[in-house]
Amino acid sequence: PAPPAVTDLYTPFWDYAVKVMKERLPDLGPYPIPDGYVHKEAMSGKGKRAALVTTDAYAYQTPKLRQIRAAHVQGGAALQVLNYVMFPHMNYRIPFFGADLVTLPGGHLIAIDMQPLFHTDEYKAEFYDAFKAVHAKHQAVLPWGGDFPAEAAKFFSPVFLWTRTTGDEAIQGPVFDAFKDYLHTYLDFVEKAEPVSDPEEIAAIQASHKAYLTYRAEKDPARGMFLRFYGEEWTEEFIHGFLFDGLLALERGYTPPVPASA
Ligand code: DBV
Repeated sequence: PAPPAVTDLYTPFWDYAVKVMKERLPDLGPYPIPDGYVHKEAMSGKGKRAALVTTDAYAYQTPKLRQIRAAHVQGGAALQVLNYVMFPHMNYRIPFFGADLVTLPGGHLIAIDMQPLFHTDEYKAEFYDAFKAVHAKHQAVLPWGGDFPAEAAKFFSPVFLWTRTTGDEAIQGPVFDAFKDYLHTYLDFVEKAEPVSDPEEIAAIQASHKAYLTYRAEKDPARGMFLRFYGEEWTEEFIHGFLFDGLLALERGYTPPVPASA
């Protein structure tokens, strides 16, 4: 199995995502990124191993999607990450889109999912049953990723695509194919989504977002890496003020926008 060699494995993923979002989300607009967090660089390692590590942030929004954001970390063939999440406004029942595409010296770790707000049979039938065969087709050609933190399990769906693999071809072939299917299916959900108006249901959706955001901000597996490269102040602001900023939004009195058609 070949170690990672390509240094911009995930650029085509993000370029593709932006192209498709521009085609399929007619109201796509920019989403603010805090000052000083759009691009960051630092040298890591010493002597011959010294390498530049850059992190670029991208963000969009639509009337249905509160925040669409990505962080792209590039530090050579053996350090690449594209973390891409779409957070709906909290008056829609649709899942989160979540992709964590990670390449480290030992190989690739890939998590792609449409992460559930609820675990009821009704929710599963609404969002996952029709996609199960597609998930199975992609997972069948990728080795199962093995253990992940038990407390994370409740945030994944029945169609969680999870692999640890080596060789850049796996990323450029089967993983990219899967990514496209997940993205298009998610954008189908967004297109069809109707706003919820029942206050009790909105409260339940909001509580589910809060639990997800809290978990991800507290347990961000990239925290250690970011701390090493960029220090504590930058890291905590990037995580809380950008990557998982929904918690701050809630603290500041976020309420879902009133749908234009209402
Ligand atoms: N993960 C993030 C963000 C990253 C990021 C914002 C910008 O959420 C990168 C960067 N993920 C990242 C890195 C690693 C992982 C691992 C660098 C490797 C950490 C290491 O080995 O040092 C899915 N990502 C992981 C793991 C999982 C995920 C399960 C393995 C963690 C472990 O074994 O401890 N995606 C991740 C996750 C959720 C998700 C936990 C939870 C809902 O959606």
